[in-house]
Amino acid sequence: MRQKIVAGNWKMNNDKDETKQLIKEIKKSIKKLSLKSTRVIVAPTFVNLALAVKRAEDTKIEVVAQNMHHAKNGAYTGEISADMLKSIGIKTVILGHSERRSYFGETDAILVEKVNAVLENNLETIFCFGELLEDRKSENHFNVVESQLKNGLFHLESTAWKSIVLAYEPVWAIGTGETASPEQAQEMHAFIRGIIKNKYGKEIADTVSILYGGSVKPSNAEEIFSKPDVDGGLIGGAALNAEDFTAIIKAI
Ligand code: G2H
Repeated sequence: MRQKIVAGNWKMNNDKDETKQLIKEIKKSIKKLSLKSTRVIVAPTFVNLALAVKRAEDTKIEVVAQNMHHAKNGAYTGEISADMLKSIGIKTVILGHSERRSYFGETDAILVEKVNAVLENNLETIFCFGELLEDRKSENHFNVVESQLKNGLFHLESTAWKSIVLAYEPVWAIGTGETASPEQAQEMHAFIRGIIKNKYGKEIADTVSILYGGSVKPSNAEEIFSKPDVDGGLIGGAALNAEDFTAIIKAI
């Protein structure tokens, strides 16, 4: 059975007090939920990660990082290594978010290095990818998604896939209020599963969780999550409010 996941990507939001407060509120509001196998994830900023890990101890909330550098250590001003993340109890790292790709120049080649570093360190990754509006308009979206997947992940051995969660995030739907329709999400998720099946076989394709990201909110979460190949969501704006985030968790 595939894992269901609701992951809140806080991006560059929430200072120390806001981090404490939001974790506290999420803890309280998910306490009574029967989450069964659903994973609840939050990704605060680096400066508040250690604090968030402590505050989320002994709860269902998993705290993950939004990014990571691939080198072990050294002269990489402003960067964070796997060892540093592991030393504060982080087990999962988001990689390849479209904001990292577009604002910080993360190419497929850089992401290969990052994915490799994550796996060598026995961490898990939530690997993001998705097409631009112009790709969708020119009906090139399947090609773009296929090449991002192949370039970023298809060098891996089958065994690596137990540590990979995919997040399909069409860039035109990120923070814009526009969402892919549940049918568009399902169509792409099924396509993604198909490519993985061709390369790695049915078992891996059937087991990998594929999250949808892009303006998921309480009002659309249930319909998107009801699609058979959508295993949850990577949530930005709506993850900054405990009530909305909880409503999205309930929708799964
Ligand atoms: C997509 C998503 C979270 P939002 O970036 O990764 O953000 O839900 O605000 O569109």
